[in-house]
Amino acid sequence: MMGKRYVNVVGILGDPESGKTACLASLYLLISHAKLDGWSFADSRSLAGFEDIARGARDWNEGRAPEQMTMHTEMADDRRPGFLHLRLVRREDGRRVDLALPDIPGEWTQELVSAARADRLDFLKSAEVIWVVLDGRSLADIEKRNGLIARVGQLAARLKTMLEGRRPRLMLVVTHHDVHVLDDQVAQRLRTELSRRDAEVEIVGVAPFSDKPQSVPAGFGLAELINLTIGALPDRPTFWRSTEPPEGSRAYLNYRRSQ
Ligand SMILES: Nc1nc2c(ncn2[C@@H]2O[C@H](COP(=O)(O)OP(=O)(O)OP(=O)(O)O)[C@@H](O)[C@H]2O)c(=O)[nH]1
Ligand SMILES: [Mg+2]
Repeated sequence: MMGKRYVNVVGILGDPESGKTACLASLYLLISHAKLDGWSFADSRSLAGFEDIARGARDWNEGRAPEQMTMHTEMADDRRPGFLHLRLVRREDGRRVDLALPDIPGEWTQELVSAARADRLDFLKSAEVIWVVLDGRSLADIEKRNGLIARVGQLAARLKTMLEGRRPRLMLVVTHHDVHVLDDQVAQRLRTELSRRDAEVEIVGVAPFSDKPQSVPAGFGLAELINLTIGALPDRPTFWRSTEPPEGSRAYLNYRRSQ
């Protein structure tokens, strides 16, 4: 498929339980219900894969919310990630984008940071953007915060090495926005830590699922995440700029006179 058309590969990293699979399941549920603002669904070559990860959340529609919406990700193949595919159409300009989204277990990120194990993450070299999914509850917790920020810094350093000096474009995806809104000061610390590592960074607060659906709907922030991942709308040049003559001016006669 990647040989036939341009596919936007997204890297998705983050600790176990940070919310990676939840983001993918929620994205799929939103787009399949035509609720992803600004985007519509065109195709997917991996519907079965999406159904698998979204099943927990679907069951929930029939009764009480389960304790867990998504299950811990385990890989059938410990050396290569599986990718989910989505083709989306941007409503504003009709642009089609093919996204390849890997659902990988958190242990792969941990082993990249702690032991520089990068072989199975080689696909990150062709990723335009890397989502680093962070548990918003850990960032809100004074005892866990410092350790997490330091590890995000180490992760950025590892990525820079992997990308052979190319500046990684990181999107910090902070989950659990339904219970904790990211503090400005913490956001600033994350930015400082990452600019020290020479990474380009954007921060998006999300709530793939929500414990407080009245105030923060499930799927919060995911449309913004996709917008940032794909990039800004191109500036369309004006095809034919119209110059209305100001009232009462005699453009033609003035033109003749000035010849
Ligand atoms: N309320 C709420 N629950 C969330 C949010 N994000 C994730 N969860 C829940 O947190 C749990 C863990 O999320 P997962 O997406 O499975 O975590 P993961 O990063 O894929 O973890 P591994 O596969 O173990 O690496 C699941 O039960 C999710 O439903 C959120 O923003 N709000
Ligand atoms: Mg997972």
